[in-house]
Amino acid sequence: GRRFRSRSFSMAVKPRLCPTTPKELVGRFSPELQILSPHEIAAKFPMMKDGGHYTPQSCDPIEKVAILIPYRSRWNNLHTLLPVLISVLTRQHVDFTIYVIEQVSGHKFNKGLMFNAGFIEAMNQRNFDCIILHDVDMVPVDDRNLYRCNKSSPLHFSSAVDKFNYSTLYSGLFGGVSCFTADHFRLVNGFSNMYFGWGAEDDDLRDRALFKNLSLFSKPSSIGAYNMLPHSGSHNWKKNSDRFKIYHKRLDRIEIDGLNSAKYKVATVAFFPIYTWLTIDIDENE
Ligand code: NGS
Repeated sequence: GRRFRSRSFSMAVKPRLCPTTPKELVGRFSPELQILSPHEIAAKFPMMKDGGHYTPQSCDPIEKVAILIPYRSRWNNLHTLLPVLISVLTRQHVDFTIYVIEQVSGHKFNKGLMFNAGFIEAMNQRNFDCIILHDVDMVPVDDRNLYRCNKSSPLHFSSAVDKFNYSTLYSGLFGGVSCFTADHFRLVNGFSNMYFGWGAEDDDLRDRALFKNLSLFSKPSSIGAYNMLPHSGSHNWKKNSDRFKIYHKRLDRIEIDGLNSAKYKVATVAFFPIYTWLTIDIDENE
């Protein structure tokens, strides 16, 4: 009798939805900025599996979140960010998968194209609801900054960066860390693929959203707090001197330059415990 009762009970009760303000949150914290190996990170978070996927066990997640991190020769930044980011995400009860999107060819880094490639490949694997666009050097330092989407508009997460005295560099800045619902990212046709080198691809994305009548919100600077990691080693991340010229014509290209015209080849896909690692080939002639 007892056995039957407990069984039917557990089948009847659905776990409740994950809380919007989990009690595990600590608020502002000082992260340990240390470089761990992928193996050490995996050992720290044994509940992660299958290409950097985690789902909360104690509650029903509200949405499926893909964290997209474009990458090129920033090993130390990535492996300093991830232990902190994964702790935050698990405390927040987020259902997430981490994608590292590495550009392995081409002279200059094209972050917009890497985000587009990451989005397309991630959506081929799972029907994500929410996409976080995450720079590799941005370490969150306040876990009240929830890694969740707002159905009505894209959000800028990194409104208070230590490098800029925990303020926003300029009003309208949308780079660093931000999120879009998958639907909104498709609506704006993703990023422009035309920015090779540093700068302006994020300003272009913001203007696509405004052009499509999306309102944009920024996290309050009291919680949108990040530490920007120093760049180490060589990086092919030179300022793009053509960026203002390309930016000038940004609104003419929304429908023809973006997700629907992204040219790349997935060279390899590797499923590690802490991330899905994509290597991406693009045309060399830029
Ligand atoms: C602006 C760039 C943005 C960039 C922002 C912050 O000037 O792409 O600085 O950069 N816009 C143009 O170049 C038109 S940061 O200092 O955080 O690396 O995101």
